[in-house]
Amino acid sequence: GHRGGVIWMTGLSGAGKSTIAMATQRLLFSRGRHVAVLDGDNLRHGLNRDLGFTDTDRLENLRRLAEVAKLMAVNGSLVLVSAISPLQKYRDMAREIVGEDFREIYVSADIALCEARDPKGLYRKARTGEIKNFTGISAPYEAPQNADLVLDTAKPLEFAVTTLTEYIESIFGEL
Ligand code: GGZ
Repeated sequence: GHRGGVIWMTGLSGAGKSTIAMATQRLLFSRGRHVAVLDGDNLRHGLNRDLGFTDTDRLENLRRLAEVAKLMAVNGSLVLVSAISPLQKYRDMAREIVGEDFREIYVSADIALCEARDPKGLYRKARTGEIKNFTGISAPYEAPQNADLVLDTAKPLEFAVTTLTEYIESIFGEL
């Protein structure tokens, strides 16, 4: 049968978390496996619209994401969470909330590469100070030291999608 679980993707803004999550979702859909995606940036327009980017607000943002992901997982869903979740304490909290079916995935990308891509112009605004507390520029990002899986985004997108899909198959059962 299909087990639920939470695949928690952490990484810098512009690292490719959401793109990898969406492409993996499409691939798993095509194989008949339902996957839900919870995207930090998306949820900030609804459930988490009252929250900003201070430590306290990020903690609350990620607590809510983890609680929602857990509810979905105990109901049998496989959930891909895409959120910067910049500090290890946030990710440890999420693991604590979800329990044993939690995996931490590091979407590894060079900050210089993310800043060069700057798909939404946020890094530029962070440099000028128009955006405060921007992860990687004026707020910290702690890379996971013990991630369950590392996806290196210096390689083409398909590598990350294939690696993540195989990883999900190996831990959550045949699709
Ligand atoms: C980080 C920010 C900020 C600041 C706006 N710092 O790459 P994006 O644009 O599309 O997604 C980012 C999103 C981060 O939301 P998360 O819920 O993933 O963050 S956290 O896990 O830290 O709670 C980014 C945008 O919001 N954004 N201002 N100051 N990212």
